[in-house]
Amino acid sequence: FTSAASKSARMRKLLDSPGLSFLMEAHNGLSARIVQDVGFAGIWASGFSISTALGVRDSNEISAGEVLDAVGYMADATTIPIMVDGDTGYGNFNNARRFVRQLCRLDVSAVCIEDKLFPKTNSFIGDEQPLADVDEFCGKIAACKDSQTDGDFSVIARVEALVSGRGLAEALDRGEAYRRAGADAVFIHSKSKDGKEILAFAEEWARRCPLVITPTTYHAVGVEAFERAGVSTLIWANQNMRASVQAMRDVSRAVFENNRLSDVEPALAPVKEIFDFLDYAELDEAGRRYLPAG
Ligand code: SPV
Ligand code: MG
Repeated sequence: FTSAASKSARMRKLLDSPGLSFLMEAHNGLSARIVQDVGFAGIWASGFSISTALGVRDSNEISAGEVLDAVGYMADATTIPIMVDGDTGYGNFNNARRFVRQLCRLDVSAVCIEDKLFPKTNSFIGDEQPLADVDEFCGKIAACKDSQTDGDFSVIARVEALVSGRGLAEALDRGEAYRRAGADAVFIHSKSKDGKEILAFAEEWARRCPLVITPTTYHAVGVEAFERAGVSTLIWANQNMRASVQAMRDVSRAVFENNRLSDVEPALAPVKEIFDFLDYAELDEAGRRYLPAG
């Protein structure tokens, strides 16, 4: 079916609309479909989650091509827009802009590029991580914007200055430079527990362009505070992947220890429900239409 607005136009609207919008993490076709099915308007294709689901570290151990494979399954399984975690762009401006062209081909709606160095590592590891040179990063953002083949595709510049202990002033300077370089939104990241530095940033930022956050560590702060401070889009960044780790470990352990299924079965999605969820009935119907009768 066709939807009135393209996926990328809908993602742009989520970013630009005055109220707070939410993106939920997914890392493969199944999780993306679940996120859509429960009602989210958009998906965060998390680098941490995609890597973890493949059994490797969030340290650029998987290639850009492998990220594109994962995102391709997610895009095929859904009709809602996807924002891809593009890490640092897998190299310099040239690698980043090629990644953007490939995302546009997959009908993916947005990419987030962070101002760290390749190979990056997860923001919650260690105290301080080296940051990209501001001018070099601005060139990378501009190259991404100049290379998108879908006019409504969004490039989000992620500021790691707070995570790296550089303080609010440098975070604001970097955000402003990236906005001027053409970023459609700025993602300010933080590993604080109380979210105060995020609220301070948002108030100083004063909606210069859409602001994106992910309250993984400061999850105790209610979302209303972020909306009041002018945040545009909130990403729930890794909860589906972490839920699956816990659920798979619990089930595997119980089956291993007890050699029976009766105690785990109530916690499992019924097989029939999975057939319904992925619309196996459609395949039967298509078979009647396309296979020779008899
Ligand atoms: C991710 O989900 O991969 C992110 C967000 O980049 S974080 O892990 O919080 O850095
Ligand atoms: Mg990431």
